Amino acid sequence: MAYGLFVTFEGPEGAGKTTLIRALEARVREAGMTPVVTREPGAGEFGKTVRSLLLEGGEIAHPAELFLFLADRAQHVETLIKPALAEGKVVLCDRHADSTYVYQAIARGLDPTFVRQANTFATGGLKPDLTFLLDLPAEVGLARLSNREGGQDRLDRAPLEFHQKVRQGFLDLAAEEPGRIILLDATQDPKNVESAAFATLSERTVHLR
Ligand code: T5A
Repeated sequence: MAYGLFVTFEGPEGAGKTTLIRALEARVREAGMTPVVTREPGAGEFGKTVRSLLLEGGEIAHPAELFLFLADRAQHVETLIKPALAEGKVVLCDRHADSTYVYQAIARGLDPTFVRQANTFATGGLKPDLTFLLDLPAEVGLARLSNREGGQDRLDRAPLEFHQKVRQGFLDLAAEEPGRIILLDATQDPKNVESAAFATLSERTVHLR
């Protein structure tokens, strides 16, 4: 049976994930493969509803926040990611389980062991084949977002210290899993970030070489 490639994009706020995914989508298509671009939270009708609860409303108790991200992920994996992989597609997903570990366990302070187990339960054990971590100082990413149309969401507005913990949490995860998580310097020009990411993607995918 065909099996595609599951690629996730992680990093602090405003790191340039969306920008990079758009560029890679075009290059994957040019190479004759079928990309599927998606994100967490927010895929499908269920995801859109959960996303608005998470990002557009007022404060949410930390455990409730965790379970909303997990519910979004469980639905997303089951209804979109697994079927696309089974059809041999390249799934480019903006944020996934590493974000839950870093934001809800490391930055919010929920039990890391429980969060890891809950993530595995939500994904049914599916793990990304490859993860790009776009790293940059929290202040730089937040400054990029301050000019964005639509302004900041509930999580963007968390204190700087929270975002600094997020950055460090991602760097620690990358050190734990260097084979899966590829560190990219997100302060570079977008074209350089794209070239570095595409070089790695090509190494991992015979059809893109
Ligand atoms: N979250 C998510 C959790 O807490 N737990 C979870 O389990 C999950 C899945 C999601 C929020 O939810 C949290 C994390 C987040 O706080 P979101 O709106 O999806 O919210 O937010 P982000 O994923 O952070 O996406 P952003 O839109 O904020 O940022 P991107 O996609 O990383 O950045 P992008 O590409 O939109 O670029 C931002 C700006 O920077 C410019 C772009 O033109 C744009 O203006 N830019 C660059 N500028 C200079 N140099 C570069 N290399 C640039 N690349 C892009």
